[in-house]
Amino acid sequence: QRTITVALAGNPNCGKSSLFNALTGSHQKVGNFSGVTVEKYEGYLEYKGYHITVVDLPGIYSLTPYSPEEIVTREYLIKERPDVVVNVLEGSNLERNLLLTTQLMELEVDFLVALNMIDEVEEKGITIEIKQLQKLLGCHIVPTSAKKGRGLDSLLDHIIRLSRKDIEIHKNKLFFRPELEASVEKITTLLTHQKELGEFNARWLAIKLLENDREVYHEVQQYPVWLKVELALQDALREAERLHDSEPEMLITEDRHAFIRGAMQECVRQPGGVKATPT
Ligand code: GDP
Ligand code: K
Repeated sequence: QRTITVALAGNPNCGKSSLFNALTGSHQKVGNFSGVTVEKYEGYLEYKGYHITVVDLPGIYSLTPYSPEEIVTREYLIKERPDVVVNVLEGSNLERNLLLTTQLMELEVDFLVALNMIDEVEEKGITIEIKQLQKLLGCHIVPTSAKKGRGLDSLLDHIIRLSRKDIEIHKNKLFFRPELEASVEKITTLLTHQKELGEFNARWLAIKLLENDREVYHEVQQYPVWLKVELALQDALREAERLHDSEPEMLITEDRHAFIRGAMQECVRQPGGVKATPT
């Protein structure tokens, strides 16, 4: 029998556990992620000849290493490599929810979006141009209402197609401002052929180093190429200071938010025809 493992990732209150319940019903168990007290909800369902295991990851806003929930989530995504990640978004609160999405794009996992609470989106008269948003995020978007049971079969069909790599949407990258992008690419190149890399994605490590991510520092400091990487990081720091009186970490955050604002302006219309305004 064909089996697929699906992980649900999303902000707190996006409707993730409702979706998990709607998909897996009574076939659930709860355990812990190894070594920590964060609960791990796992369930399964049978659909069109597939045995689909669903893991409900903790609700998080970001993939930084600042809370146990964020750490287990990203370790799970990187090390356990679920076949498909479903990023559950609260449809009427897209701008905030998309921060995690940009970080899933960076991780380059196989993901699709469940645009949840679509009933609320419609009720509030918000219009979302899904085709355009799909292009920007580089993933399929399936409108769902976990509460009303809408879109679940379509979501499962997309999960199966993605697990079989039967998809026509190309992954998209979030490019940073040119001088920062140059640093990301330089460090990515340094890391790319390191045999220590293992399951890690070089570009993701590069971005995280520029964000001063402690865990990733510990990881990459063990690579023989570290001294060169460190020099490139120092260059990036000097450039950010010289050009913006800022730090790479801040600029990365700004550029992610700029990408999200752009996506909101292009794709989301509030009731009355007003597009999302820059904040
Ligand atoms: P979680 O924190 O992401 O697990 O969110 P929950 O599943 O607990 O849902 C948060 C709240 O949103 C609950 O009151 C749900 O009943 C409600 N909710 C979840 N999905 C939907 C949906 O698709 N439409 C509507 N209108 N409400 C929903
Ligand atoms: K909940």
